[in-house]
Amino acid sequence: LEPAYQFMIRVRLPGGVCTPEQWLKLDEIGRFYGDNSLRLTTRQTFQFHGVLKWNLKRAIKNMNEVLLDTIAACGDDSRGVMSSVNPSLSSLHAELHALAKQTSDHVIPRSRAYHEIWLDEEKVATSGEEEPLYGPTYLPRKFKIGFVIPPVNDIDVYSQDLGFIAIAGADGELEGFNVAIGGGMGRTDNAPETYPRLASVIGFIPKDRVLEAAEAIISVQRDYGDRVVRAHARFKYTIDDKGLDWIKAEIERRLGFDLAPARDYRFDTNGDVLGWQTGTDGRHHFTLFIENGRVRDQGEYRLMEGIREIAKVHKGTFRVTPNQSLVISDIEPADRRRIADLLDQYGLAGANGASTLRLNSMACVALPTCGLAMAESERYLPTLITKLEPILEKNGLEKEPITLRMSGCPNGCSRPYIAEIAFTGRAPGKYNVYLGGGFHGQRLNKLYLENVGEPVILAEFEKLFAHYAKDRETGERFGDFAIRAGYVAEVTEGRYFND
Ligand code: SRM
Ligand code: SF4
Repeated sequence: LEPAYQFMIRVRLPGGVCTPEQWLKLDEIGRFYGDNSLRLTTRQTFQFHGVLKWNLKRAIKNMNEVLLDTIAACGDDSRGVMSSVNPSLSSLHAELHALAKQTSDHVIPRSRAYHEIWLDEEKVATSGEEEPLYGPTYLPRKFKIGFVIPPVNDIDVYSQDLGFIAIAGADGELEGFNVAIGGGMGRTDNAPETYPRLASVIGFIPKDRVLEAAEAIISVQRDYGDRVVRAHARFKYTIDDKGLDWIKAEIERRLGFDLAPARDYRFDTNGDVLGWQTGTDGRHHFTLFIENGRVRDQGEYRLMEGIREIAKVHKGTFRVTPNQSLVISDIEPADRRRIADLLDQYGLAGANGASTLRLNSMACVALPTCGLAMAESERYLPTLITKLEPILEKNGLEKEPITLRMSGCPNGCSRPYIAEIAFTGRAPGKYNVYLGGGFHGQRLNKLYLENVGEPVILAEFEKLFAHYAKDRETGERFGDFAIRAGYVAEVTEGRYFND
């Protein structure tokens, strides 16, 4: 008798876009083979939890019926490619999403093993299968790519191994991208040689050079990344070890041309604009807040059922946001009423009454499914926020957007090290607290308290929020205040994160 081993499945969904037909299939897989939920991830895709071993193949075949796969969603290769969802900039979004998809298709492994194992495709090769980009040994470590449209840094471009920052001309047409390299969050406690790092902008490329740039940059990491010490194998360390100038020159050598100087751009936020928006093409989009990305029916709150009913009538698309929320997108004006009625019927229109702090929060999965978790995250952050809300209200800060992220361990799957406030798990009920991240993901935060539990956290935020309310300058963000008021020092570069 075989034990009922459970697995997590992660879908490949470049740019987070899926059709209603795909949504309905994923919803079905979540209910029949998963744990009756869908998990929207911080990289804009879906995860299923609790899939029993003997259901894995059926679940993957079901996905394939709606043209979805799980190729390179994990592994030492280029992972899910992200893309801004910004619904108000319709044509830029469409172009970026197409590029994210092309890039993903271009950089996934060529091996047919996936199709042979999961889709019963006839086995055609036993050896000698060529991987033109990855070679026989793939990459030293995972590699993450994302496309962003300023001014909304929703994908947290500085956390990507390779980020493309869209630059549009005066007419709004996409001209090309500033290229940012070497971002990453993962670190290990008590290992100061590991650290989060923000990506460095190295220049500009025209839009038709994206695929070759991606290939050249990935190949530099393939050839120079550390293949001995796994905790030191990400591209960020290759860059810091070799030097940014050296890496840039090597990329240019492989490309056969020099990057142009980076163009000007500006970010305002890394959050989602919730509720209704209208695109430049006149179509409507509704961004629905989904706390920590968990789509599940809970008592009266029939979130999973509500979205399923919307998917049955919706003719546009769905977009998973990098903040684990969902856009019901591309709604024709004539269809808006119908979608709005369903949102009302299921109580989804008002973000379930969530506070500003909650709307700007994110938690990774952590317990019970993540084998690396040291503390709760997805299941605990909502409770902690409920306890922080009255402190904010007491100080008149309830409408202040403050980014707050929690991860159950130092790996940083919720991208905590760029939040204004962050918690990373140390042990059950114990967290490190970080302060001082940039509001739109432009600055790393710094350790403020180590290994503390809820009573200490609440007492500290009584003090911190009261001080912020009293002494902040006009428009000053909480992360900026934490540095100015001396709670933490500013971190200017990843390698100084642990100083
Ligand atoms: Fe992650 C590993 C969940 C985004 C850094 N991450 C894991 C695993 C697979 C645990 C494992 O290896 O056994 C987690 C599965 C938990 C579960 O039960 O589902 C997991 N990571 C997630 C997700 C689902 C978090 C979420 O709440 O949404 C995100 C799925 C992304 C996706 O759709 O592909 C997720 N992980 C991230 C991010 C954020 C990002 O990429 O934008 C990061 C930080 C960025 C980075 O990579 O530097 C991240 N995950 C890690 C790391 C640390 C990597 C490192 O460089 O040290 C690990 C551990 C590892 O790779 O060894 C990890
Ligand atoms: Fe698991 Fe740690 Fe990632 Fe959270 S941050 S999902 S606990 S690996």
